[in-house]
Amino acid sequence: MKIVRVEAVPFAIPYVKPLRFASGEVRTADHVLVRVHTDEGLTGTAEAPPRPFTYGETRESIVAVIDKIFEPQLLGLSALERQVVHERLDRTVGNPTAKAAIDMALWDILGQAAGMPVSGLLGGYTDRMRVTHMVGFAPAAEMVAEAERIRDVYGITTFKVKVGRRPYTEDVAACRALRTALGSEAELYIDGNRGWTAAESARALQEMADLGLTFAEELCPADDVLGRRWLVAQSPIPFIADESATRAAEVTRELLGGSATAISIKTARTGFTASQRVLHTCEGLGVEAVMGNQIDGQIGTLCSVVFGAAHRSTSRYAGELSNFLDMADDLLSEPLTIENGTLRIREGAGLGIDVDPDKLARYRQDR
Ligand code: MUC
Ligand code: MG
Repeated sequence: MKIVRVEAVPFAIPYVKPLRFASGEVRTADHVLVRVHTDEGLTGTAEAPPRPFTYGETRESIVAVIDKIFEPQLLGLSALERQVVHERLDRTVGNPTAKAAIDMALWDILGQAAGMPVSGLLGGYTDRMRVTHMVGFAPAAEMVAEAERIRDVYGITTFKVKVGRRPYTEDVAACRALRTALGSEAELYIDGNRGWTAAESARALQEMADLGLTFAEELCPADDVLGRRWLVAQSPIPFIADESATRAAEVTRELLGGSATAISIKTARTGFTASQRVLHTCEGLGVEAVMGNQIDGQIGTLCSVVFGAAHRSTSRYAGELSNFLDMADDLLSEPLTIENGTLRIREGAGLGIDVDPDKLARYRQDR
């Protein structure tokens, strides 16, 4: 099972409805399809979504680091030698989504070779997750209309509301409007993408104390070290670290430093191997984890649900698995479907990713 090729194919698919949040905006899925090929004819597949404002990666940088740095170091290794693979990838700092996609593609190969689903190899807890939908910036009435549509069409009742606008009062009003419209059965939490200061965050949390929010995520920058600790110490709800804790070491630092009390796990940046390290760190420290979304396409979303459903603690909460609904199209031959607010993993060996060659030909950007 020797690696004979690591292919990085840039593609672009527009969003019907762009997602806007405090640290940026996504209008097009400028992603990279990563395929690892072996000498036995198996191909593992995953997707790398560059988020320049979060990790500094671009579509071009992902293709370049895979073509020029990673592929030459991995050729000839067995897909079973994953510790060696990671040792070589980790010689290079950064580039999280490029590394994660290679890791997940290797797990896909292992699953196919064993004739078993990756979800079972990872933990096999369940075959589905409840879905959280992310509501981006818009006037409050539009945010409410979107949440109601998503609830009515897909049965989703958990919403992550993007906050972090300034002044914060606009966000507080939007959250209140959502709670009023959706009622007490909806689960709501907020994500500031570092948009507020610690003081604004504290005021906003006080003003929303009656809204029954489940979590608060990255309301202010973790680099505001003492301000963030001050905020987290008084937060009435668990405070999720997302972009401030993109590796197990950062997770440990943020948690032990008192700058977070819960963690967002994104397979787009930690793959399966390092996501397990993050999850086990959280479990060991007694901290909750939520499956986040890197504004993934359907391939990335399938990877997220495979990981989230495989583990008991990540399947407790709804996972952020619906951003792909806003894309004009995608690459899978058989599109993902969300029914009754739930997304299921695919049956069969590996990850169950089957790329439609016509769609790839239409959206790829390298020909
Ligand atoms: C999220 O949870 O923050 C937006 C920016 C990013 O890095 O991820 C998305 C969603
Ligand atoms: Mg976030």
